[in-house]
Amino acid sequence: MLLWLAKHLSAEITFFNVFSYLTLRAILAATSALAIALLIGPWMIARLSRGQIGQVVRDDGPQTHLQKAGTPTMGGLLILVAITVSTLLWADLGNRFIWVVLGVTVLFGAVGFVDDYLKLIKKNPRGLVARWKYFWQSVGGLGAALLLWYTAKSPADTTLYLPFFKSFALPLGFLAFLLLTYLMIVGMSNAVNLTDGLDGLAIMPAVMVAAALGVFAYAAGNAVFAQYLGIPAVPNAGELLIFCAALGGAGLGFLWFNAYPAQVFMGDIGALAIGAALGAIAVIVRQELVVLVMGGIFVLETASVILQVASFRLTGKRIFRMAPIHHHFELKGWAEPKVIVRFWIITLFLVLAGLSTLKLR
Ligand code: 57M
Repeated sequence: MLLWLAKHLSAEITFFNVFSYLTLRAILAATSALAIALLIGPWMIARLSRGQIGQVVRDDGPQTHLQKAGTPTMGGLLILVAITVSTLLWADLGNRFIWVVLGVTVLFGAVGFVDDYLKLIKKNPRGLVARWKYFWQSVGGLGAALLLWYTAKSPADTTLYLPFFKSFALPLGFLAFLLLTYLMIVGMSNAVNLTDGLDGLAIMPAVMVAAALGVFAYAAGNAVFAQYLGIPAVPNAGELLIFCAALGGAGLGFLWFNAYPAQVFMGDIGALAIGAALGAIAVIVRQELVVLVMGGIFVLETASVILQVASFRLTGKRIFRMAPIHHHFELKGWAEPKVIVRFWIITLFLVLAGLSTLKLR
């Protein structure tokens, strides 16, 4: 919105040309998202508390979690407002990728909202019936896949690339592209949701992965950088740097309140939306495999649940004391902040490993 205004004003006052620079707009998007989250955070937390939108904590989990009962949840709304307002302010609204990613974020946020609403306000412990939850997630995942397929401008937009293998490029057919996009968006959404079980455990890795995806988007959107770095060039993908910056700023603003001991949880409204957004961006910048490395913690948490359930069904025995794996470490006696910070440290190095694929090809 402000880019449009700046373009008009720059005809009269050349200073406004500075707003055409992606990097400046990204810094402004991150800063404004952070400011929005910090400013409305206390008000929103007070509203959620007053509305008694407090977490119901299961008593079969780690006992340390019982004292968290009643912590206001649905704080993801704060993240969604900060991301959306900031992106609308600083991004080029003529860019189709911005709308696809914003659309996916809002739709998955809406699915999470209904789930949270039924659980917390309607006091229905099952929340949104799983069938409907997956139906609407599928609508979002497949809708985004179809949009990206039919608006693709070059073969690179729908080709699978592998990190470290410069010459590997597998053009995907319609069904393969649809399936991969669906799995990335819906899978990442659920993976972030499973990870969101300790204070700050999901949001900080999400911020780090978003920051790295912003770098990939910036490079992919610039033909010269893309060629130099050996990554697929995706014209116009650079604008996603603005969304990634807004997610980073909003996420850090939320972490201000979600840091241990948390004053607020994000709820499904935040977790499902953030995961889906990361999956959609990875697909657009053609870095599906790299995002699975950078978001290794989300993958590990999901894998721990799959292995635990499979092992219990097949052998009657558990592999972990409790899945997702963060509960396993808690039950081993690690203090909550130790699990959280160690998972952050692992993510930082995984993100650096992902970024290293930029030139090592
Ligand atoms: C949501 N929700 C948190 C909060 C957050 C299949 C199975 C593995 C599913 C899994 C599950 O239900 N996962 C999805 C996990 C909950 O947090 C809320 O949920 C939102 C995210 N969707 O924003 O609103 C609790 O997590 C804690 N929390 C924090 N800080 C935060 O910043 O401490 C959350 C955010 C909160 C709070 O305690 O109440 C959750 O864990 O419920 N199920 C499980 O995770 C359960 N695992 C399990 O049953 N394992 C089995 C099998 C099925 C694999 C096994 O190992 O044998 C555990 N969850 C809990 N208790 N709470 C089991 C015991």
